[in-house]
Amino acid sequence: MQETEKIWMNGELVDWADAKIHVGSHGLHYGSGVFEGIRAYETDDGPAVFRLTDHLKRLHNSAKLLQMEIPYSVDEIRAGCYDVMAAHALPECYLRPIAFYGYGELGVRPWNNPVDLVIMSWPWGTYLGEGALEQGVRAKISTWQRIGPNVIPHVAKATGVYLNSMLAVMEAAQSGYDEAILLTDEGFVADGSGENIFVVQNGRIRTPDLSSSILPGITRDTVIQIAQDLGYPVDETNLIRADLYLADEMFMCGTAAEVTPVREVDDRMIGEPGPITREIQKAYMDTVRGRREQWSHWLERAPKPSAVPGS
Ligand code: PPE
Repeated sequence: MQETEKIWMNGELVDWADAKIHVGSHGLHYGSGVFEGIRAYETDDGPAVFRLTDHLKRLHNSAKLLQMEIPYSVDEIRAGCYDVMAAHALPECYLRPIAFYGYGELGVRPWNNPVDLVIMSWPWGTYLGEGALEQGVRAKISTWQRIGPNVIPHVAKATGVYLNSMLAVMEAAQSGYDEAILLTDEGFVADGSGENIFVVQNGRIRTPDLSSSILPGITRDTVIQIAQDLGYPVDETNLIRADLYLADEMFMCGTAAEVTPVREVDDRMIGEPGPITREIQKAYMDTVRGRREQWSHWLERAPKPSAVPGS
């Protein structure tokens, strides 16, 4: 990982090397944390963070699902994100706010621990490897099922949940694939290890709905709105693996993965990235870099420092 200068920790900017927690922290032992992944992009008007407030609202919702109280409001965390960005002045970066039960008392009951909040930012390139955005990736359906709604709330972006993704992505990588696709216990298509999934069949776009144990992705929501505005109907519905094998086009999307075409699933060819995938990918990349007026309301920028009187 490319280190940067500063990390925002409980309200203060500390040096990267000093951003440490105690080994007895609850979150380390039990995965009791919630987090976000957000991207800031370079635009003609300076850096813009894509849907920052929506991400931070999801962070608060994730915490609510775990009955964890984050001691900072959305406004305070937003200001923290801007502070850490200002400390680095990177043209583009990934932002990672994480809230977790810290050091106090071990034992599964979390309440006697403080909730710590940290915000990191660093440059993060293409998530699924070089060429993924242009050529598409090869995916494999995992033997690991996606966590079910009565196991851990899948709507929460919770740290512990990512053991599920880690097992799936290791299995896929060890078998020579770029990414894993997880199914629900009923066999419906859920998510990639870090992405939501879309297929195109006969000009219609389809994506698993919330009842299929998906993370309600902000990129997914963005893609749905962009696709509809471009005139493509989008069905949020149950998908089975046959829908992937019979897809005319397929792609995955997420903050880190952006819009990544899928060219193969389980060694069955879907094909080169198709025209609808390309169109949506381009619209998305143009939007995040401030080149589409139509969707510019999703870009958020640090407030300009107020003019100093007399300067
Ligand atoms: N499903 C899963 C399981 C998931 O982890 C992500 C994001 C998504 C869907 C898409 O959500 P959104 O980013 O709101 O569009 N995965 C994040 C973490 C990646 C990581 O490896 O860490 C991300 O894309 O930032």
